[in-house]
Amino acid sequence: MTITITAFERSPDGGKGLARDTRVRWALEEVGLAYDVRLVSFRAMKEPAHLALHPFGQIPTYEEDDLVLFETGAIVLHLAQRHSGLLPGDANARARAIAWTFAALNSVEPPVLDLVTAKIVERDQPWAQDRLPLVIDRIRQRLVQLAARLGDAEWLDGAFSAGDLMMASVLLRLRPSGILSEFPSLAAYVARGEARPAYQRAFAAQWAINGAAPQAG
Ligand code: GTB
Repeated sequence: MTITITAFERSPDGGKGLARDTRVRWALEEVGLAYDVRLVSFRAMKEPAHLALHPFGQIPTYEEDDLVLFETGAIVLHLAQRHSGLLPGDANARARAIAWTFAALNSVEPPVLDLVTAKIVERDQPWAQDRLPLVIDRIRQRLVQLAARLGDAEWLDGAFSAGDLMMASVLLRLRPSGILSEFPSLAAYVARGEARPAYQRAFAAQWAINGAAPQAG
């Protein structure tokens, strides 16, 4: 089996591991699969060869022999369902781990992305400063709820799962804003994810591309 994923030729985050190829790399490392990476420029992402893999012209994509996937949720669940290490054996626990994967993508990531939109895309709008506190409040509400559910548990539902991988990946995106550190139990949860050897290998692999060399411009 040959696996190839795509990633930014150079991630705008300078190696913080916040681009979405990191979560796919992490999943691949958790299940112990080797993979190749094809780096793509922003321009190449919008060209026909890449659009044939990803209809929205984004990274990451996932190729496994004749299977092509896009969307990190689909890729991580594909890996989790076919290899051991990311989903529990018990059917109900498995269903709950899948629910947490969706929760990360559908209930937590959208407000987190809104912050990026508010801070960068909408920055010059006359109403931008008025909207920002509302966006931040919505994130805080979600994190209050998530922290309440996590309590003092190590992971969201028993053993580490694809749901934790996805949730920690989404929460990591909040770290530069300082909001994550307002929630010590969630910050510790993310740190536990980052401490996993599989995450360390995934981070190092993207760092070798994005962090080690000087940034353009
Ligand atoms: N829902 C899709 C998925 O989960 O796979 C979203 C994919 C996506 O948004 N990909 C982004 C992309 O290709 C890269 S990860 N963007 C280019 C484009 O749309 O033209 C998003 C990202 C980008 C940069 C940083 N950063 O610099 O911190 C973090 C995350």
